[in-house]
Amino acid sequence: MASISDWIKKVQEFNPSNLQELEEFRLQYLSKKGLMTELFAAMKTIEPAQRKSYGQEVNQLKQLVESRYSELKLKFEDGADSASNKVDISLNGESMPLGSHHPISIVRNRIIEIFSRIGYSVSEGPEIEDDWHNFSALNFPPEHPARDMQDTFFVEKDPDIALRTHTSSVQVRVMENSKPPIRTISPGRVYRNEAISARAHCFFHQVEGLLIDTNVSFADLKQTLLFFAKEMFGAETKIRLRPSYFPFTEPSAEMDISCTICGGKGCNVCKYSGWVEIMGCGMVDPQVLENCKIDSDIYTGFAFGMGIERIAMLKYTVNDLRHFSENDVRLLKQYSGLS
Ligand code: 2NM
Repeated sequence: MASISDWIKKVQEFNPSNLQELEEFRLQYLSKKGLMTELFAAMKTIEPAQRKSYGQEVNQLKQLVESRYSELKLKFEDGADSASNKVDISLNGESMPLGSHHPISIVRNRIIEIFSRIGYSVSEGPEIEDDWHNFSALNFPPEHPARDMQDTFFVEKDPDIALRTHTSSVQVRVMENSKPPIRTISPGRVYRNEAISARAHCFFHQVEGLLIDTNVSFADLKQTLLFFAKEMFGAETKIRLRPSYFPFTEPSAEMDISCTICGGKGCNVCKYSGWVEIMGCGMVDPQVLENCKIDSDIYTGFAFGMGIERIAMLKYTVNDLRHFSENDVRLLKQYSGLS
């Protein structure tokens, strides 16, 4: 008869390839007429002096057989015995669908990156604003049409609380809470009570910029915006400024860039003019500085504001700004890999 250490070795090396073989193993070792019964029965034939160590060895074997059996049984129950369930490690892994950044986020991040390189910080503020920060501090006269229910979503009347109509409200907070020099941009969502169309929406995204220091001139504004336009749309981009009006700047201007589609030759994006408008800007009205407790005899500043959707439409040739809030994955997944 084989010694117990031979059996131990045998059990350790047992490696069945299917459940059938495992069942034969169970019958051989663990059934009523199996080896373990036989070895325990043989106890009485062992010399009394060796009985103790024999008993220990048989128990050790029994524990091994039982643990090996339950371990292998688990393995086969997981399905590893059928060929179709074997893992083929040479196959390609299943690819996980990657998400992508929203085009509005991509453009916002790019704008932040460009201005941060010339020393601008990023400021944020509340989307629900009081009348002072959204209108009064910015020189909107009491009867200005923007204050009308038709243009602004009011949350409360008397005192007036509204969804901010621009992120200039954030800049009022910055001017109130810090001392010049100030150099900051405020990206964020804004709300206007407008009929929704291909070019207008009741909510959209803006980046406004503000610089306040001693001796700031319109030439500084122009150079800053030229730098931005070239960084954003390419080194060949030209800019032009046209006089305009905003309550919070004087003088005020609209900035156009040479058409990103036709380069200025004329196409339907620029309506055959060669230019497309991308932002408003101007020198901060001294009264606005005073409203925010900044001494306008010492300091001057410029400000500008642009719609992110408008920039994204030009950059990605999207002709309807509603696409940016519909979240159609067929559109969104085209931006995967971009940031
Ligand atoms: C624009 C156009 C021109 C602007 C003004 C200010 C502030 F707070 F300094 F007065 N922030 N942004 C501004 C100026 C915004 O958007 C079309």
